[in-house]
Amino acid sequence: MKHFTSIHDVADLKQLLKEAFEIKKNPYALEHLGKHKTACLLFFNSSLRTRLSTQKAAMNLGMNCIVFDINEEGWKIETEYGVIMDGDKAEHIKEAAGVIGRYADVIGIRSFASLKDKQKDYSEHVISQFIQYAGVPIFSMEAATGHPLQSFADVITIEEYKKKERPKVVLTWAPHPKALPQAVPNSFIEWTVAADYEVVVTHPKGYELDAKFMKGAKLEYNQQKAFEGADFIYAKNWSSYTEYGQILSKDRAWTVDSAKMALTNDAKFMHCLPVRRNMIVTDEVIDSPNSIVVQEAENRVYSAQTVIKKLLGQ
Ligand code: AN0
Ligand code: CP
Repeated sequence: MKHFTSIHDVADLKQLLKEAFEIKKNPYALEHLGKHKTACLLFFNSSLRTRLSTQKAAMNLGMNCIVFDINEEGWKIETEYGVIMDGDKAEHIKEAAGVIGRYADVIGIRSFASLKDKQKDYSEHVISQFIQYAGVPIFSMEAATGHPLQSFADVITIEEYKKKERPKVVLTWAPHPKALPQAVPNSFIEWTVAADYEVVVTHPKGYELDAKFMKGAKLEYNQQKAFEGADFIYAKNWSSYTEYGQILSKDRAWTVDSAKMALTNDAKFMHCLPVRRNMIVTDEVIDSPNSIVVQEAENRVYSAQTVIKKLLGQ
């Protein structure tokens, strides 16, 4: 694996899952692998899980790990070409990426979608420049259009909890006060389709995702109908893709509650976190024994560790 930005960097998902379960069983077996190697985790946005789980993953592999909150601690980065840099941006991404590549053996990048410029976001304007200029393996810690370490952890979790070979997995939109990226739903669909689950997506009209991420999934606008017989409910808010970055609805009729969960096949409740209680999901559902959000977050360590191991050439 050269870089890791989506499911398309994975040659064999079954094999990758097998490796993740081996790592989970014995997380320190490869602690020699990272000796004298450095991971740099570069954050353009906030994080709790990604920051801690990926650092832990690197440490489990015996690596040194530098976590860099570039907006707080670094120079402001220019990402455009040919600009006269007489504003507030002191450093160009071209030099920044090249330099960090001299200090690190692998680089993780978190750079959310701007939600302002669809074309730029969907061309992965920031992470692709790191790939171009850093000269070392790059992995996504949520970039503009995907969050593959999250989706990998989600599939690990579904594999652990599924009771049938091909569970029905429902991705439901839920309300949120702020405009959020489509990254989590985009990659969740790609990974669960690749895992060969029955994937159903439900959202209000106007929240259609980029068709290229919907391949293999069924769209059902009626949320209650979608929930019928589901084995897993995965809630997430996203802003509109078609009316790019807009909030079209904050309708709390879409909040996941016990009445809707009662329509399912005793489904497990999942969310990538952070989650807004009583917007996305009621207290009752997230506090119920069917909620596996914390177990899901734990698996972020093993998805990251498996990916970093691959990027180190193992
Ligand atoms: C981010 C998002 O929706 O992409 C990160 C989720 C892992 N969520 C928020 O900003 C609340
Ligand atoms: N799920 C996830 O990526 O969480 P953070 O934004 O806290 O890293």
